[in-house]
Amino acid sequence: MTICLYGSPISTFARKVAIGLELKGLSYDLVDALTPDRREQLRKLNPRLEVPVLTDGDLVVVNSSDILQYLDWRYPEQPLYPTAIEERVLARAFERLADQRFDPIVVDCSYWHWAEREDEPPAGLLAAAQRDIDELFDHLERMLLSRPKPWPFGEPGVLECAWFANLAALRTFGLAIDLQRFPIVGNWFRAMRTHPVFVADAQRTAAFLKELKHLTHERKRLFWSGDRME
Ligand SMILES: N[C@@H](CCC(=O)N[C@@H](CS)C(=O)NCC(=O)O)C(=O)O
Repeated sequence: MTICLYGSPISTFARKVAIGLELKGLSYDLVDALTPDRREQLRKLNPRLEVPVLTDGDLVVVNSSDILQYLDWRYPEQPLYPTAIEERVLARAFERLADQRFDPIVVDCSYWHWAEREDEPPAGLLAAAQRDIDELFDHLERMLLSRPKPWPFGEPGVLECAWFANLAALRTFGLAIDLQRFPIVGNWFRAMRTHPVFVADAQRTAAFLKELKHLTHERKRLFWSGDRME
């Protein structure tokens, strides 16, 4: 069966799934579904008009967490979620923290870098974002402290899928990991940055962003959907 990921290199949630597929060693076709010409095709697959959507033969799966969970059910080798139930609960909690708290903060700061806008970011946005992110890092640092290094659940999996894209974007948007306060978060991120799957993901997105001005992707109407709304 052919796996197809309807994603986009600009979507953090689609990148989460692409990384998951690659960590599992599954081959897949990648379709950028956020181009205007693919809008109706995407609407049929997901009426919320969001990526990622994964098709596996006739099966359609939407929402990054559900997709990663599906991949582990269907292809149990190289699991992304830990096996022990307590570990799984912990990994999911930190996946959710990335999806529902970290992503919206970083995305709010990102608009003045890739979108077509004439205004300036509101005063204090970056400082407030950094403060909120530091709170999350504090929580993450304390969790990572007692876990195996460099991979808190033994191998890279759902946690890294969920956090990587936004960690990698921080510097571009004027945000940072304070390495004095959060050295374990810093080392964990460094381990991802040297892992071939994460390197390939970062390169795909960098190449895409270089071309974005010449592409047809929507850059005026902002992305309101997904966890940023919920
Ligand atoms: N909860 C969803 C969130 C998906 C989501 O927010 N996707 C955004 C891109 S990162 C999207 O497709 N937005 C399209 C739009 O708003 O037009 C998931 O985890 O997959």
